[in-house]
Amino acid sequence: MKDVLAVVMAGGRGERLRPLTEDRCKPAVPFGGIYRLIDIPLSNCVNSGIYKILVFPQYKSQSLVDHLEEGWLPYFSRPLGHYMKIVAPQQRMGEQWYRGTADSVRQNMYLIEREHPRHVLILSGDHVYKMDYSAFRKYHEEKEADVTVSLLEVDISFAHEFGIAQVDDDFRIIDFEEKPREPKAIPGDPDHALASMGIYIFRWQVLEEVLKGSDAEDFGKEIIPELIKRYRVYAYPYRAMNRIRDYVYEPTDQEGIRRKVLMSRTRDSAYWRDVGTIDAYWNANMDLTGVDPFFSLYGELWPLRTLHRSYPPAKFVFNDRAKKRVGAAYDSIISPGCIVSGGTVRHSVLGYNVYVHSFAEVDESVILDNVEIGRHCRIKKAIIDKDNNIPPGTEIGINPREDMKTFHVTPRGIVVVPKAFFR
Ligand code: ADQ
Repeated sequence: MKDVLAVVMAGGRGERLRPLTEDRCKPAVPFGGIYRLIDIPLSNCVNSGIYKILVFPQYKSQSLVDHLEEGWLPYFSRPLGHYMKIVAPQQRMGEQWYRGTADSVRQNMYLIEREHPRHVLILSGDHVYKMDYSAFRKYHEEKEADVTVSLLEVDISFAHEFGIAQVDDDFRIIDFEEKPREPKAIPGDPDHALASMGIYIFRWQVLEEVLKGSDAEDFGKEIIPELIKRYRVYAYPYRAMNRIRDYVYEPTDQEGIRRKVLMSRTRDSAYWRDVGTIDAYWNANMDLTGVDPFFSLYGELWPLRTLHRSYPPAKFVFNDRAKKRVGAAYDSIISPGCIVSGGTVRHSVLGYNVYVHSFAEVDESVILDNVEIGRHCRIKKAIIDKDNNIPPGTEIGINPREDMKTFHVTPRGIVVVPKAFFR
């Protein structure tokens, strides 16, 4: 994979993730307790053997830059020719900021030119998935494609949110429409459509030609629909082809022995989520919890990497004055520095340094770093951003209609408490 250069686009405003993107960009939004969203494509790159990466942030980028500098730069060895460059927007081609995804690549093309890679892999900084990009590249070469787009089947009712493709028998893309009002279904399967995951691999020569030869701003809206007329554009059937090999634990048998087995294709090989909205973000966090989660953070052969901060281990304190068993977490992800002291946490994801006091109950919630949940609080289906000190007895998410007066409440009833709202 030495001749593949990856570009991670991180320049969107992330409007639909507000208030979580109030002062950080989407790829810097915390995920799964200790991660940031950008850790996912970067881990996929490193696990696929790609060590030449350009990241293009634009808005509110400082928290992303800090995270990448402290957490990721150590993985890239200069003497071995590895690098990850965080490229600040610099208006090299005029007075405009990035006008879209393709424009962000065009404005930084000189950095790719210098490297002269064989292929350029284009990724988004806000997707949750485990993908072996080396298999993607192999397929792209076998098809002798100029561009290959990774696709998966989505329910037709959501298809208007994606780029939708039609393919021929050889999986060549013959039609592509970005976020169509009336999406075309897969022939013979009226309930599903083929959606673009916004992940592309281009022959560098072709990408260069296309970006230099037009002023198109967006890959999905303009470049891909235009290219299918002139170039070999192929579809990569993600769910059928992506194989993440890893160890998994089989459920304990009658003797209570847990068996570790090597699977040639783990369950999360078919998982992919765009976490562009608060509801999708909450859902993807919930997909990590439970006895047999949809997306596992515990891979050994496909590890998810991040900046590891040195907090003490999580601790659980039993409160013997309570009538029921409290001081516990069930089906939850609990990060270092957390103390669950006489409270109860269920189906939730807790970031660094969260304190859950006695008699408090936290259900189906995502709590980011440095949050104190006071005694007798009840928190349900909520996202609590960093640095909040929630006063004893507060109820959030128990009566979403009431919460609406103060907080953002999503269509599916998730209540979002912004950063440092409760001081
Ligand atoms: P969207 O999800 O709408 O569609 P978009 O908002 O364009 O994708 O964002 C893709 C990536 O580009 C993100 O990482 C974002 O940060 C970045 N980006 C967005 N605007 C940018 C700008 N002005 N400058 C620089 N970077 C920017 C895309 C495809 C669809 C596909 C979905 C799958 O267009 O075809 O179905 O992704 O999620």
